[in-house]
Amino acid sequence: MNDQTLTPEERAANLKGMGCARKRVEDVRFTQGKGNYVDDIKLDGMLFGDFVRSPYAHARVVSVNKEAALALPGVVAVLTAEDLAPLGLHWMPTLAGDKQMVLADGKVLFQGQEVAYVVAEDRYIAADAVELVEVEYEELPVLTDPFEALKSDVVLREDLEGQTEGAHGPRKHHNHIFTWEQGDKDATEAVLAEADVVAEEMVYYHRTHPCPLETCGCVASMDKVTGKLTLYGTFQAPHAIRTVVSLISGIAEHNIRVISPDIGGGFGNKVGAYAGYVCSVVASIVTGKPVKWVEDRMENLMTTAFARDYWMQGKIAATKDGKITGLWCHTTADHGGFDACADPTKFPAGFMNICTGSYDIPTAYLAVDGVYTNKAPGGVAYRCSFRVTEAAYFIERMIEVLAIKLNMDAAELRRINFIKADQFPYQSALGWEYDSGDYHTAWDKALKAVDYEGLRAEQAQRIEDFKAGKTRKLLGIGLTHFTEIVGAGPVKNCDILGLGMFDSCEIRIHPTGSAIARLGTISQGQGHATTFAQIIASEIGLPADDITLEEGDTDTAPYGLGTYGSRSTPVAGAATAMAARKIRAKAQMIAAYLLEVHDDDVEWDVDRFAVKGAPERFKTMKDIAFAAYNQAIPGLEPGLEAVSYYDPPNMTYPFGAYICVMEIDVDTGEWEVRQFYALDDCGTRINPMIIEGQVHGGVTEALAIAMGQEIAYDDMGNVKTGTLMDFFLPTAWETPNYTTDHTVTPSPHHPIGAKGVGESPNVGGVPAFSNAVHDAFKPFGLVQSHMPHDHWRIWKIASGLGMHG
Ligand code: PCD
Repeated sequence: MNDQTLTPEERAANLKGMGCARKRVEDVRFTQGKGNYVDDIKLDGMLFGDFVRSPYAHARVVSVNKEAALALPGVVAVLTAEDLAPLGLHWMPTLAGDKQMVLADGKVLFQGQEVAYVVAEDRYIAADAVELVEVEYEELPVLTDPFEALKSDVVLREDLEGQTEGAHGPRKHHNHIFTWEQGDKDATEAVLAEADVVAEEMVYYHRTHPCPLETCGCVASMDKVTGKLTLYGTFQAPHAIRTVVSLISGIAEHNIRVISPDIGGGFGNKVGAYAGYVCSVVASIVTGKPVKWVEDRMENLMTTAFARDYWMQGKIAATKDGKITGLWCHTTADHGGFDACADPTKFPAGFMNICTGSYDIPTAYLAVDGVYTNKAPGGVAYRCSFRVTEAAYFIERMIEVLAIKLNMDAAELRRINFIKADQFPYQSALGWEYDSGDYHTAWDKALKAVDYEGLRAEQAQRIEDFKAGKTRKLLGIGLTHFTEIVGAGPVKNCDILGLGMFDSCEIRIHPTGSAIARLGTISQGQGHATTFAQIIASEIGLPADDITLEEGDTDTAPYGLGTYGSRSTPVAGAATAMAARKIRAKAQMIAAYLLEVHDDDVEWDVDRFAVKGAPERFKTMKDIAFAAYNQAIPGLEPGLEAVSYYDPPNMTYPFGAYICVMEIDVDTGEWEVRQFYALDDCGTRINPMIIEGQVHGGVTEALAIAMGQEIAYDDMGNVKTGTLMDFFLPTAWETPNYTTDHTVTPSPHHPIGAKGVGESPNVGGVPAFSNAVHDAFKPFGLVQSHMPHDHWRIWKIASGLGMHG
């Protein structure tokens, strides 16, 4: 190792540190069938749980008869709300300050709601027993439209009747949850009244679902001898689950061990707590045996946390030459039967107040009204930082609508309104401080890369040809410039159920110079084992290949708030760098001692400390690690390890410029993505290959959402898209090619300048696809049309514009 023949660049390359397109180390296991998911866990004597679910969206539960089910051989127990009530567990708190039935307590509020929990010796017996539980329902009127719900006499949440105060202030109606206001209402209204131009539109972002390949599940195992509860589960926030289980169950926190094994995709679906977790824990305590619960695909789509479902009424004001002067937004948020949104406590509509987007809008006002309906609860950050996708979709549609009104090119309209590079840190009208950005550079690069002028010329020709009857295909150019906001914390602003949103990393260097790092986050496929080792490698000069990463076991990992909202890199990534720097600080003292010079007389050089001015006199990190354990150093403890709990001073604001070029057949409604260009700026890039994979995955999910994916209900509250036959999940067949690109604008407050990236492609992708559809029909008079733009809806747009003769 003490090799002086290598250049510093060669030594740095050997580390495979930051900036290296290092191959994913986790894939060795995943590609060889060695993954260990919740359903792979098999414990001695394990029982299986399954739910009796309501076929009705709104009904009174008159009676539940368990007899026939209990008589089936192999059935161990059937739990109902009555059984949970004495333990106070028939309801549970939600992340949004509401409460939710664990098992139906007198009534059901959405189709698929949990009514009884059957425990049996195997999952087939459990499924058979579910059929034998007789439930008598009395149907009630169903409310699936939030606007209707706010007018209706039908009281959905009878448990809240008469309560005029909710978790987020006054309630205006018995089906109203909260009103959340940000910005300056009067000033914004004044701007709107005086403006040269005001564009107004209703932008709907439909209800959809994260639909991870692995559904949600858990195994609860209560050891009655030791009093220790082990809970394996598909948890995106294992430590938070441990604390919440302790608070709800009264089991001391040291007696609870929560383990998130491998997770097959999270996408926000696995942040919240579900009835299945509570029932499995209770069942394990009651039976003294491990109990496994794993939902099937239909249960996942119909009942676990949905996403979006925001009706956003917007008004945008501008001068004649296109300078935006004000933005007004009123959102009606359909939260379903219980308010179980997964947002930081102080943000009942998440970060919807980033809806001014990438633009320097001096005056703005946002109001959000949360509403109860007869739909499944949730409202999770499906690949977005708490409603940022809704916000980005809203502003990127409003910009397009304004461009129509101004008869101005939408790319130019964006350019003249972007926040300028010298305005950062930028204080937005709705309360955020954007840390850094250079939107003009990114935008110009993107427009040049796709030959924007050329595309517009081609489009103009296409319109002529279409009008002349020479083609039935339109060309759409979908533009988007988005600004994400990721990395919650800071603790002073962001908590979940009172738990501050910092994160952590603990690094232990072994005597021979390899290491293990443990984090408070948990990978669900993002590749943390690959990338976090790269941060450490660059910071302390040990090869990434010699660093093991561990996450997800609360008995070993330091406390942290988990992985969602693209917070791992901004928060745990910062903790990782800070822990590594603590190690390097101690290493410096050890090196100085070994080299017999003062601490200040050595300097860091890639993988070693060398005497200033005498680079041939050095100690590598490997040498130092050995000495740390095996040499008595006056004034220093043995060992080389450190932990950092990092509370970020601000969030990070990644951004990007996405352009989608789409061909649309007006007779069949079919679309084809001809080109998709995605430029992302996530500050310092840790692993370009992982970033590219993140962008491909996120844009594909965006394609799904914009072009077909939806959780649709009929008037009776039946879920019409509860299987993968109806719920669009793109395969390689539907997925187009993507061109990725980047600029690098580091975060000024993050120790390594990195911002998150995992969610960006979903935030930017959806408006890019949707804007392409709108742009194709714009010359023929289309202003606004609701997603998802499936073939049928596109065909209807064409029909509505008289294109079918
Ligand atoms: N990175 C790099 N660089 C930078 C940034 C970043 O490299 N600058 C990378 C890292 O390291 C990682 C990744 O990338 O690995 C990501 O990151 P981020 O952004 O930080 O994030 P995170 O936290 O880690 O994660 C989370 C995200 C989210 S949120 C989501 S939805 C999704 C994404 O992630 N999910 C998923 N992606 C993914 N992938 C996969 N495979 N799977 C999954 O599941 Mo939420 O809120 O939950 O809804």
